[in-house]
Amino acid sequence: MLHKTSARLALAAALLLSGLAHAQVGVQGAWVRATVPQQKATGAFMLLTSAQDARLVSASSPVAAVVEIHEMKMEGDVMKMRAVPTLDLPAGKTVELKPGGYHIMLLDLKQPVAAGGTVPLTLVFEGKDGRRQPLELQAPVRALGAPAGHDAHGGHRH
Ligand SMILES: [Cu+2]
Repeated sequence: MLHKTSARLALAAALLLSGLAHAQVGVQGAWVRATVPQQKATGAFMLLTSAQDARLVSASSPVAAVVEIHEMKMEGDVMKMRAVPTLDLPAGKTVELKPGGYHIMLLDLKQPVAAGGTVPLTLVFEGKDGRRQPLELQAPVRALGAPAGHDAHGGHRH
């Protein structure tokens, strides 16, 4: 059994080293907004903190046919939402994805997203060296009383 243990330790060390060479991104407080009947889109929100300069380049989920990175901001008096190709994660800075700001948009939902469940998400980060690394997580689904903002967004397509 001893040789097995040392092999496992060696593997763990190798994984650790390869991890250090990549952008390491921490995810905190991820959640997905529950949908109401007929709703075909929803948002995922979280805090992202990368140890080194990196960016979020794509996301996917088995519950949605299309997943995009979105930005919401005021333009004059109007709250506008648009897809952005990437989201910059400056080293050591926590970037907040939240309602009314950046979010991950789940479009063409294949099934309702019910409160109390979880949604699998795969995020792909790219480090300064151009290397990409996927990160998988399970985001709990939460219902929010007023789905502010995303109501206006329901039918949009790119
Ligand atoms: Cu959106």
